[in-house]
Order: sequence, then structure tokens, then C-alpha cells
Amino acid sequence: MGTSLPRILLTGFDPFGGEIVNPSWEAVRALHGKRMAGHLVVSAQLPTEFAASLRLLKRLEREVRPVILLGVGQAGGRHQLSLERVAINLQDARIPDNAGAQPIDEPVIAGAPAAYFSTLPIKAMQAALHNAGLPAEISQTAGTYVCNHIAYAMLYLAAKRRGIRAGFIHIPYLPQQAAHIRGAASMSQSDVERGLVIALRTAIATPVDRPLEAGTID
Ligand code: PCA
Repeated sequence: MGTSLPRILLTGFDPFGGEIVNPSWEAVRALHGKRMAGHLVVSAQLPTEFAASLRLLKRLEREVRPVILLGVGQAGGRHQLSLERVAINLQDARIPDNAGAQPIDEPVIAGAPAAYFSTLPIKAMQAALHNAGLPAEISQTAGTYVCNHIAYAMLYLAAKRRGIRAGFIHIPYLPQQAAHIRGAASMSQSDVERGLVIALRTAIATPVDRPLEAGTID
């Protein structure tokens, strides 16, 4: 890759569910090749397909050898940048993926632990995003579709190798998507890009997360 800088593997997804754009890929592709705090960002698109996304992620991880793995995905119902705390070892697809597969109650990785927590400093990242004037929340579930699948796989890969941390961020619709859906929230691509840069810079600078309150009662 032409440089010895430590790498960040940043992934987004292709459009799914009838959309013609996926905001995660639009933001992630814009950051490809950027340097931040002595790290190089390598961006890649994953297909919104359970099987193929996992195969490609494994290949990318072997090739890129990142020190940070950050997955980004669209979550149309979310109003803020959503920092995922946990990923579960489960596929339960409400709609078929882009290859037509609809796994129900199958593990992401057979025999692996039920769940992993993010190893990125989500509380510090949330605080940094708020300080920059960007709406951000801690999310306690990444769902059970392809994003949770990849979030789980990233945390699984990170747990196997020393010196890698991993996490996942869900993002709202772009304004042009929300324009067609009554009541839907949205966030501009430039705000998402700015948020991802802040999140990554904070992750690089924060080896141990800050004990800030961000729980829920419901
Ligand atoms: N969002 C979906 C999969 C791809 C994407 O961008 C999800 O939340 O699972």
C-alpha cells in the first residue's frame, strides 16, 4: 500500500432495501487515502449480503492488516450517529439480503461467543462528537441484519489478533433519502464525514475509554 503508516480499515455498504444510495459508502469512500493522527485510512465497500460481506471482510483484514477496524452502515430509523456498544452472534433477516439470502436465527460464526462489546472508546467518541456539535448516541443493539453480522465479525477478528480494535457506527439517511419518507430523520454527508473523522481521531487518541454515563432504562 505504499506506506508503512498503521492502517484503519473503514467499511461502508452498497445500497439495499430498494434504495439507490447507501450513505455509509458515500461517507466512507470520501475518506479513502486520508491520513489522520499518523494513520492511513483504507476504505472498502462491502456488499449488503451476509455471506459475501464476511468473506470480503476476512480477505481485507488479511491484506490491509489494520490496527483499527471501523464498520459503518445505514440505519434508516436512527436520528443520530449511533455508536454501537455490542454485536451479537446472530443473523435474523427481516428482508432478504442483496443476494436473496434470508437467514433466520443462524449464528454469524458457529461456536463463537454470543456477543462481543466494541473495543473502541465509544463514550469518549460520543463526547468528542457532542463537543463538535454533532448529534451522537450510544446504541445497545446493531440489529440482526448484515450490519450486526459485520460488526460481530470485526469484533471476532479483533479478539483473535493482538493490537487491533474494532467497532461499528450506524448513520441516519441522507436528506435526499429522507425527503421521500414521512417523518424520517437525516444527516448531511459532510456531517457524517466530519463525525467519522472525529470518531477515528478520538479512537486513536484514547486507548482506554472514559467512564461517562450513556445507559438507558426501558
Ligand atoms: N445497513 C444494514 C445493512 C447494510 C446497511 O448499510 C443494517 O443495518 O444491517
